[in-house]
Amino acid sequence: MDAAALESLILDLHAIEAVKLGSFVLKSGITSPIYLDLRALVSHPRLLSAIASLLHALPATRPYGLVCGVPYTALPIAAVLSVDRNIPMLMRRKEVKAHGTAKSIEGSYRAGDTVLIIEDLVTSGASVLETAAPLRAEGLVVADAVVVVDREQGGRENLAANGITLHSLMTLTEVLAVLLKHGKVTQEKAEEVRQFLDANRKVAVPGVPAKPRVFRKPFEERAKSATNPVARRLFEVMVAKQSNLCVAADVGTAKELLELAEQIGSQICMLKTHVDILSDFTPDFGSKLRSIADKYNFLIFEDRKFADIGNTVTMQYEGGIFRILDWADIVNAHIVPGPGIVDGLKLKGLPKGRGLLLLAEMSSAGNLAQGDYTAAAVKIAEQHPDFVIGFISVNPASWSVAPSNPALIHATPGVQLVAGGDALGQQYNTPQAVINVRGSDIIIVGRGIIKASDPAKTALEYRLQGWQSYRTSLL
Ligand code: 5BU
Repeated sequence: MDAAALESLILDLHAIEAVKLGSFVLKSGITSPIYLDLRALVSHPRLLSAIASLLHALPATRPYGLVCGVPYTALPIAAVLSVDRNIPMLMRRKEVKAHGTAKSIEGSYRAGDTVLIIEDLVTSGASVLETAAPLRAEGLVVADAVVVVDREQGGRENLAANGITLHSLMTLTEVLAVLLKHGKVTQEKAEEVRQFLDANRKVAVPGVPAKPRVFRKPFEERAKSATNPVARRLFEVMVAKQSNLCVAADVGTAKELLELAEQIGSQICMLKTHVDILSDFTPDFGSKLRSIADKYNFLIFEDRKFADIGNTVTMQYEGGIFRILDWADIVNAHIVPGPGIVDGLKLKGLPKGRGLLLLAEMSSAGNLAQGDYTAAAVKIAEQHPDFVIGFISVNPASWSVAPSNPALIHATPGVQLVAGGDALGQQYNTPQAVINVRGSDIIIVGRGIIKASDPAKTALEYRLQGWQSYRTSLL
C-alpha cells in the first residue's frame, strides 16, 4: 500500500472512532494510552470491504485455500474477504459445546489444507495462536496471519516462534504519525504513546512465558529415586516414547475404547479409563486392554476415585464385576476418608506391583480439594513411597507444601489446546501452561483428542506440545 492510501485509510479509521486515546487495559493485562477498536467496522461496509481487499493483497508465504477470522472482530472482515474473493471460510468456536457435535471448527475442510488467519489487531499474538491451535489440531496448515494493525508489542515474534508469519496493513507507529500530522492527536499524547510502545516492546503470550517458571529434574533421574515399580516404569516409558500424554478414553463402549487404544497407543505413556461407563463390559476387557498396553508400551490408569473406608476399598479394588486390580497398573483415591484408604488399597495393590495416585487437586470449578486438603495429600503420599506414585494435580507449582520426594508424579486433567471450559464446570489449560507454568508432569487429555476428526493425529500434536514443554522446563 502506498503512503497516500495508508494515510487515507488511517484517517478513515479515525473518523469512525476506531482509534481511541485514554487509558485502557489490554487482553495481555497491560494498561495502554491508545486503543484500537475495529468493531465499529461492521457498521461501515465500504471501509470493511476496502480493508478486506487490502488484507487479501498482502503476500502470504504459502498459498491458501481457506480463511478463518479470529472471533469476534475479525469475523466480518473474513466473511467479506471470503465472499469478495470466493475463498471458503472456516469459523472457530470460542466455546466448544459439550453436547451435539462438540466441534471447535465449523465449515468444510480436509487435513492438509492451508488456512490464512485474519485478525484485526495483534498485540502479543495470543488470539491468533488461540485460533491456530484448534485449526492445527484438525490437521490444517497455518503458515500466515494477516492483520489490520500490528501494535508492535512482540506479536510478530511470538507468532514467528510458533511458525506463523504475520503480515500487517499498518503499525501503531504509522497510525500515530498520521494522526499527529493531521492534528488528530497532540504532541504530548503522541509522545506518551511512543514511550508506552518503547516500554512494552515485548508482551509475552499469556500462559506461554518466554522462560519456564518451573525447573525440574529429568525423568531419567526421577525414575532412579522411585521405589514403586509402576512409578519407575512410567518414567521410563515417558522417556522412551518422549511422551507425557495420557489420554482419557471416555467413550461409551469397550469396543470403542479398545479401538481408540490401538489408534493412539504409540503416542501415550498412559491410558486413563472409566470402566464403569462401558455399556458392553465383559470380563475379558482387562486382558484385551492389557495386551494393547503391552504392544504399545503404555500404562493403564483406572480413574476409579476410591473414596471409602479401607476395608470397603479393598473389596471394590479386587472384586465386583470389574476386578480392577487384575488389569489396572494405577488407580486413584480421594483422601477424604483419611489415610486408612491408602492402607486398604495398598494391602491389595502392593503385592501385585500396582501404584496409587492421590487426588490432591481437581480440575472442576469450585472443587474443595485445595489448601490444607492438598497439603494433607502430600503428607500421606510421603508416608507411602512404596505405593503412592504421585497425585492428580492442577497447579502443583502453587502448592504451599511441595512434596520432597522427586519420584512423586503429577498428572493433570483439564487439558486442551485452548484454555476454557465446558458447560458443567470442567476447566481447561493448555499443555504448555500445565507443564511449564504449573509444574505438572503428565497431561491428561479427553475430549480434546477423542472428539477430534483424527484422534491419532491430534494425539501426536498433544504429545509434541507436552514433550516440548517438558524439554523447555529442563533448561
Ligand atoms: P476432558 O474430556 O479432557 O474434560 O476429560 C477429563 C477426564 O479427566 C475425565 O475422564 C474426567 O473424569 C477426568 N478428571 C477430570 O477431568 N478432573 C479431575 O480433577 C479428575 C479427573 Br481427578
